[in-house]
Amino acid sequence: MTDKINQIKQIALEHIKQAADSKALDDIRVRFLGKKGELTDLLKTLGTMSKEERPKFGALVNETKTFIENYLQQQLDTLKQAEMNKKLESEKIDVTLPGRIHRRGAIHPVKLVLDQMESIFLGMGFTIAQGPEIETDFNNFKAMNFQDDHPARDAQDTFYIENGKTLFRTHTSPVQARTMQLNAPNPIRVICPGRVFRRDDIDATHHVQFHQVEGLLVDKDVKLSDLKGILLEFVQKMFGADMKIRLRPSFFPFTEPSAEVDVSCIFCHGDGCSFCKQSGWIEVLGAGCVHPNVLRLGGYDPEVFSGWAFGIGVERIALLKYGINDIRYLTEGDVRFLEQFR
Ligand code: 2NL
Repeated sequence: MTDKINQIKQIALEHIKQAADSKALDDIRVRFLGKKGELTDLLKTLGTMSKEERPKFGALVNETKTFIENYLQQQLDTLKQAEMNKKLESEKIDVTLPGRIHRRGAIHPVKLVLDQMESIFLGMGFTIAQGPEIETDFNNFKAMNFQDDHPARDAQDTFYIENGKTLFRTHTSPVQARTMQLNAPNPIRVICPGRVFRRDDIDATHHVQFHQVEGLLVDKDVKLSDLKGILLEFVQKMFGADMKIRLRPSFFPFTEPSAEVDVSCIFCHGDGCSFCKQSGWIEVLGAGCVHPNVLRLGGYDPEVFSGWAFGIGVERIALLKYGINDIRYLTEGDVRFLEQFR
């Protein structure tokens, strides 16, 4: 009987040695140590033995069971360690690999200037109004006191659609016309930033799409000195505290009187250079007192109300501020240009 035990033990050890995984070890455990296993079966023969033999035999079987059990556990630990090593090896991360580069975008210079302009005027108590880019002839031209035969209304200068019923707005003034129609007879202090469209030949200073910020103030007892103060504040916040402004007489259909507004040359600060053609001044915007016809069409009695307005070309400001010499850089989408504004 002792030989039989040893034989089972040898076979069990051989199988354990060759087991490839924990599943195989489990099968071995069942085969030799399970309820119906080969060693357990041997215990059932105890009844056929003499009183003296029984304890020795029982002890030997249990000893062998423990031995196999320990060896199984040992082998299981070894296999698990090997599996873990394999897993670690296959999931290894090479921390020396270069990272994936995410190219950082930049805010477009026109947007930078628009944001700054909005912030400056918000700081002076203006609110912001927006309107559609496709407008009626009434809001774009008639409400702004353009004569029926004004050259700006020519198909050469304006993108008409729907047989001339509507058009791509040529300025943001129609937003102010809408603001007046909506708010009359309450006072107005608003700026209208947005994209405008003109039929034009494209060159370093002209484009078919650009942006404006127009401002409008309508109230009783409006003063031209307030317009000058507001524009001076804007120019100094945008270009520097040493800037001066100058108003020259001009003409717009929607203002009377009208003025071109110059700022001190941002390059020579007024001394005279080639950029300002030795004048010391650069023209940056237009302004004036709101024409009585414009007030009337907006719903305000020009005998009671008056107002002033201004129009600023955003691209013009951006070109000056960042020293860009060609408006086409702003729309070509060249990354080498755009990434300079990061
Ligand atoms: C320019 C000139 C200007 C206005 C725009 C305006 C709007 C209303 C009434 C009166 Cl609702 N005027 N806008 C006034 C003066 C000049 O723009 O050269 N812009 C670049």
